[in-house]
Amino acid sequence: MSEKVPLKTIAEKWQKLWKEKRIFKVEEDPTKKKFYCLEMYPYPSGKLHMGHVRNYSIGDAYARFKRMQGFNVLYPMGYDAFGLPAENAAINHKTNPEEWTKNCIALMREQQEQLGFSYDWDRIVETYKPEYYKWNQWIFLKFYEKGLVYRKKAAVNWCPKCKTVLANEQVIDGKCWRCKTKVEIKHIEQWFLRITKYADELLKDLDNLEWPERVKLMQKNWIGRSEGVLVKFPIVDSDKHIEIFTTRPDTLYGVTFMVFAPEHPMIEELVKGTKYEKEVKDFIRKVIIEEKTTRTDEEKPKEGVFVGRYAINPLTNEKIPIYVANFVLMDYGTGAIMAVPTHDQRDFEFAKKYNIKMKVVIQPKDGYELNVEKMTRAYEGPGDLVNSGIFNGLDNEEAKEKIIEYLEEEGIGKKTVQYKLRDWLISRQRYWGTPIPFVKCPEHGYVPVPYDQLPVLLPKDVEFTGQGNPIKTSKTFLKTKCPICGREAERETDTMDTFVDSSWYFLRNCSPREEKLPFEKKAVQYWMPVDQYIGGIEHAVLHLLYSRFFTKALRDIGLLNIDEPFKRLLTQGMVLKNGEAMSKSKGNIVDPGEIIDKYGPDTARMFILVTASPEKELEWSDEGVDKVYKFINKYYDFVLKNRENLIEESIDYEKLSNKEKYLLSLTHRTIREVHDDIENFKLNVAIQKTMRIVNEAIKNYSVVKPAITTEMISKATLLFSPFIPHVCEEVWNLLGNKNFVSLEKWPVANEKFINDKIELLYEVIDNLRSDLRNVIELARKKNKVANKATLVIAEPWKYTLFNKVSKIMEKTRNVGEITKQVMQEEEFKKRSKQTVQIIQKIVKNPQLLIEEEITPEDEFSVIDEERQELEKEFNIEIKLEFEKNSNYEKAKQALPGKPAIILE
Ligand code: ANZ
Repeated sequence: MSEKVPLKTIAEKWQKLWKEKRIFKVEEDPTKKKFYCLEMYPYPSGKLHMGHVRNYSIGDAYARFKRMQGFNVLYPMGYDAFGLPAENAAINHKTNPEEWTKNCIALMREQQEQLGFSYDWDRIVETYKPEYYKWNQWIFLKFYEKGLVYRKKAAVNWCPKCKTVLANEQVIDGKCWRCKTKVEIKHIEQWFLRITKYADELLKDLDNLEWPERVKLMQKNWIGRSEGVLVKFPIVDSDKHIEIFTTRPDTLYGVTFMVFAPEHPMIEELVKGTKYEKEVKDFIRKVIIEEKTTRTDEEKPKEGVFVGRYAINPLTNEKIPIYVANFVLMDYGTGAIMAVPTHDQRDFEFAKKYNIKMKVVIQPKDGYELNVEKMTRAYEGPGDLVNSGIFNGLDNEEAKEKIIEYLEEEGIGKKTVQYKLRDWLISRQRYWGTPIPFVKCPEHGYVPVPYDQLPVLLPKDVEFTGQGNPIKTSKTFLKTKCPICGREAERETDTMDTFVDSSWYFLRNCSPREEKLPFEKKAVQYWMPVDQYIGGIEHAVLHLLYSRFFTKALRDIGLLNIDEPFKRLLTQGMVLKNGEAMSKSKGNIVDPGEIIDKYGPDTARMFILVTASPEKELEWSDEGVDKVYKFINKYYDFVLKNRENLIEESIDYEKLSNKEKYLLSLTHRTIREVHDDIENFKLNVAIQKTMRIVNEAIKNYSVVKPAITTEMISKATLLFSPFIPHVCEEVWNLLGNKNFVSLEKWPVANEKFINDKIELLYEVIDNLRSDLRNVIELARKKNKVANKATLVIAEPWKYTLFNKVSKIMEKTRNVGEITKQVMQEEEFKKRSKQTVQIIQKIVKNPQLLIEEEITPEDEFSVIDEERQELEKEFNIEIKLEFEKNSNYEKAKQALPGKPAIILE
């Protein structure tokens, strides 16, 4: 191909070749170091959006980088294909969820291929396929054997009209998404996974992960470990008691009421047949459908009702009223609390609102005294106990210990650790998921399906009416035999939460076609853990926590020998347009398909990677895309036009001009830096630095030897290839290479070419250029036309002075002190006036200092070499002289690295 072709065509050409030669296929190879790079699987809901493109562009760049570094890179893709949208589509449009899903996968995959991601497509995993979900069932049964599976009643959203359980996202403003009927809460038996068994380990092992601190903190808070005590409060006129969890036993004497969560099972019994029954039940109905996560928010108004009953404070024997309120949750502690309004803000607000009495039991140590009448908010700080019987006077931390001891002795309390983490409710009363492999026998109850009968296939003869669970409409699914007694039994119709699918797919990827086990032990031993995982922050808690749990549980079953699945995690930022996240509802979506068609995939990838660092938000910009497009074209055009001259030759360093040495140094410094930039995910910086090499190569093409340009372009192509692989393949080929650039070795900087001094001298040129521009501009403003510029290079003693001051300034910036030290030398003493002036200048503007030791001759020779170019650029004659030979008065102003400029 020698005619210019559109970037998109170039991309297609190379994609085809990659595919034909299967260059991204991997196998375990014990002789090579492995690297496992993984992006969170997409949910196949249709076409790709920019968030996907960003996710995969980051991952692909990294995978390609590691591959070029010689790692054996596992970089797989797959689809997290079960879930609600397919089922909703089935209900709404009478489609088949499987067809719908297959369609979506095909669309996505096509676009992923168009973007040129270097996945090993032979390893594709699609979670809706029986050969995958069979292993969900297998693992579920193993977990069951290990005691990690159990059934328990739990609240679900229930639509009475559709007679169906609704997911939270199907409840909109408390109503059913389909029929708008008010949603009710129903308690039904559900399947749970005992993730809480691993709470401590899940918390502790966070320390070993190279994850963003923010994500670790979110997991920590989600697990929410609290040390406290369970205390029993007897109920008046009853033989029952309320058990509460508190972290503040030191406030026990200040308890003035108790509060139940609305879901608490004991309330019904307490109010039954009393005049409070109706009000309490109405209140509960109202609160129960509120979003749980916001119920305990500080801003949320505290609301509740008295249930008509009292409890006894076991330490004071006082009678205290019992309430039910919105700010207490059923799924933490025991679902009931002792309220201490003086020392807990939520309790305080509640007590104020409902006029409940208060009692101070902790006084701050620093003088001021709390007074119940005057308090405007709770005092939650430390202090000494008051009104607390035998514990009065104790520091409250000390009192906690003593009171717990006392409670335990008396048998009314027990020290405990509570977690916010709940067991994982995994059953769903819907179709498009993995059937839970159990049967219900009238005689034996729930019986696991024998392993050799897996998979329990999803039935196909189902109807999607929107009513109930579609599986129940199957004529073939329900009836079966009990594996124990062989008598008629019914299959479980619940399916698994789709988070189960994504909790171990990264293991399946290691041996995706394994038939005897969910994954081959040997393969997993080689590939796991995932070295780099990349995905959205929205998965910071659940998906990552569940995957960690699965890994630990599978380890304990003996299938794995690692503790954690994802060593390093990158959470990518959002893609915005006009400052807002791209979304259908905002109408600010940019379709990746259109961008690929118009500009080619490399443009899309590079724009996304160069515009922001991966973790940061990325603002879409059409001009930005255009700029990137122009740049890639410029790079490609240049090589296309000049390829006959771009021939690799050995470089005789001694024969190079300063400019050539400079360009070589810049190139190899960039090679050195880009390596670390990519390693640290500063992909935008890596790309910018490489762009500079290309720009300099093109700009200086006519003034340097072709071998230098070739070296620059060829190294830049290697550095660029993780980001814009297609055009790089093309360029690599135009440069006469036979191999795929994707499989080339990552370049290593030739340290001999890195020349700090030369680069510094070219900084001097850059500064000189802008100084020249300024003075010429100034002259023009005064209506003077300059024909000649004389540049005066400073005298040698000034260079010595600069070095000296530079050293002193590492310790002090005091002009007096610097001067004193400098003046010890005769050389400066005899020029004391000028010396002091220079020192003052430097202290005011330390950037003047030069990091390298250069001589006036160095400076002269570089400027001299650039003279012609500068003359052309400014259309002015340029003369160069040394200060000691100069007749100009202004020559005195010359400083090292900053020649004096005299215009005539
Ligand atoms: C009395 C008390 C007095 C409390 C005081 C706090 C301050 P963490 O640290 O998050 O574990 N609590 C217990 N169960 C609850 C539930 N199901 N819903 C809402 N709140 C609940 O918090 C533990 C504290 O949260 C417990 O200690 C309890 O209030 C409350 F000055 O008991 B405390």
